[in-house]
Amino acid sequence: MSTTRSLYETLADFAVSTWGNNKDYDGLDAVIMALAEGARLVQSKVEAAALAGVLGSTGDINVQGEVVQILDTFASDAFVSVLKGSGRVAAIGCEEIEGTVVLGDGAGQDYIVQMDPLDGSSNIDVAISIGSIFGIWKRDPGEAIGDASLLRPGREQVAAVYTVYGSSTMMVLATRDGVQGFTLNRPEKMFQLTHPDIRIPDEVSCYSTNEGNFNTLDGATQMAVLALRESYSLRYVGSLVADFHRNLLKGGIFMYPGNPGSPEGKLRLMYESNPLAFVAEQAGGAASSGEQRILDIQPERPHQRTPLIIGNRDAVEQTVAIMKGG
Ligand code: P6P
Repeated sequence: MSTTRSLYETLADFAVSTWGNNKDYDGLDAVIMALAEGARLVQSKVEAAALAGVLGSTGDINVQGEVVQILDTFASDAFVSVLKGSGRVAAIGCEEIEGTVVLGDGAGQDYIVQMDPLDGSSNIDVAISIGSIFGIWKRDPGEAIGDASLLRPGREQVAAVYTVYGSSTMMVLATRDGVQGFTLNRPEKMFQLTHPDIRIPDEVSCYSTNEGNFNTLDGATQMAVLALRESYSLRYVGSLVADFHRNLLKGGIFMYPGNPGSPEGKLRLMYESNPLAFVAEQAGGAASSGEQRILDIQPERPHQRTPLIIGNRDAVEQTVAIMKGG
């Protein structure tokens, strides 16, 4: 029997301590436990995908214009199902679903979840780490639920979660009390607290960007990449969650900037950049679009993209300063 505290026990500790006195958190534990259950379902499906013949695409194109992988659809359906089952979620925004998933505004349905159910899914076929990303907002009571109610700035999140399906399966939970890391104990079917109070190291070990895009960048952004190239080793998996998670634990900076052809870059604001920016800041790091703090961006469209520079605070600030011509 493991001696480390389980996710359930950790959430119970929160409920007794800071959460207990803050209505902002009523029922949040049920949402997080639902995400943990969904992550267990997705992990077992991803692990056995090749054996079960569920690799590859559905042949559909999603709202992003990307080919939908079979596992994208599975993950999306699985997380919608467990979040609905929690009884605590009013609405969901999802990378794989164009409109808002409205679950209801009954008593206790107090949360809004924005999610990328399976990020990096093109890497599944080659057994590279992928993950799921979630931002959680408290619904404004009495507000009608619809597309507009999901367009909340990231600074209003009450929690953010991501999971990494890699050499081990981890779930990282950020609240306004800090960042906790849990590892899935598959035999015991539970996540256990293995990385309490995560803080991004002051020492930067690596930078992560797609160097293949270098020639598409404007001059100032090229200068920023050159500065990183001169200072750190390059580590780039091509799965946002995997690159971010390594940089969070080891110290590093990830950047997916815009360029003159695609000024908004590739990554999405609501369910990729906002949740990870919340995690980064709660761990002592920073996240910028190059123009402003990610968490301060006022969303205008559910699937809007943003440039993303995220990780160690000093490295982000130095990189953004160079991008601005400083
Ligand atoms: P590129 C995966 O498709 C993803 O959305 C992120 O997980 C990842 O960081 C990025 O795209 C990689 O994009 O253009 O470098 O292949």
